[in-house]
Amino acid sequence: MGAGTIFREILSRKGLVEAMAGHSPLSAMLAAEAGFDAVWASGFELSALYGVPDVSIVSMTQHLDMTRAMAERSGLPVVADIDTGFGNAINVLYAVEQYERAGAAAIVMEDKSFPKVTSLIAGGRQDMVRIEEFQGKIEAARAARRDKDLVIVARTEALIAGLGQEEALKRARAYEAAGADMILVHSKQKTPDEIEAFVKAWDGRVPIALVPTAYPQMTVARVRELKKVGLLIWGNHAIRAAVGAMRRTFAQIRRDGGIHSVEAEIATVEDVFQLQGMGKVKDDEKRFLR
Ligand code: SPV
Ligand code: MG
Repeated sequence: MGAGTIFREILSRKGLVEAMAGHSPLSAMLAAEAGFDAVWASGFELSALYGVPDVSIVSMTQHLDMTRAMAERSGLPVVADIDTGFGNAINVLYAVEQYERAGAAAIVMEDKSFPKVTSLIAGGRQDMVRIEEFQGKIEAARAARRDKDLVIVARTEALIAGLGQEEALKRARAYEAAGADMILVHSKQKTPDEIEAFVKAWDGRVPIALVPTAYPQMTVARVRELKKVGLLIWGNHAIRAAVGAMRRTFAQIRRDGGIHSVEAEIATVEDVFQLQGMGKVKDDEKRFLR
């Protein structure tokens, strides 16, 4: 079964796919271990991993390689954040072909112009492409997929750009008409009100995807009450957790002048061996090494 088919099966069985952000195969494996349905191959997380801003600096091939590795190692459906599609509709044709081959279950493409600027930054430059241009990009994504189950998610940044609900609805309707399987609507309001108003006003047939980072009051239960949401993405919690944990550990070692007191706080070497599959290596050594 293809990754997109698995994603669609989870959606129809559970009514909501819950995706955790990832930036590496290890973070994707930990998302699987925690019981999430899918991994969000976040552009923000990968940019942060490389120590660069999320402004189209990380290349398509860097993100694609990580998407492939995350899909392979976690076994979860991967929802690939392809930003603007790395250019115009011609670039989208190539990108979608590559992401499908890399094992992505879904691609999320946003209606900002290339190069994009990260959405949650205060006062960010949020330039959008014309509706018709983005419809062409959605149609290109549809034309490029071999597996009709690869999920094409059209993301509108109308609320992020401060254009209001009517523009967001207009764009979402136009993107559904162009063949999007799902509409992601993003908001940087500090409460869920703007997003809840959008979801209540949504009159399309395709499900909505949400990334409730700026408005953390949004819970799974609250999303389920909205009925129309099919994909919930915890957008950047893997890299933020990693930053917090590394900072705490490094500071403690500096303070203590040694590693003695952090031992109890961090994962054991055996734990990491287990994640790496060293048990199987031992078994395979017995079986195959002569
Ligand atoms: C990402 O995680 O890369 C996203 C979500 O696109 S956000 O950073 O909030 O725009
Ligand atoms: Mg992104």
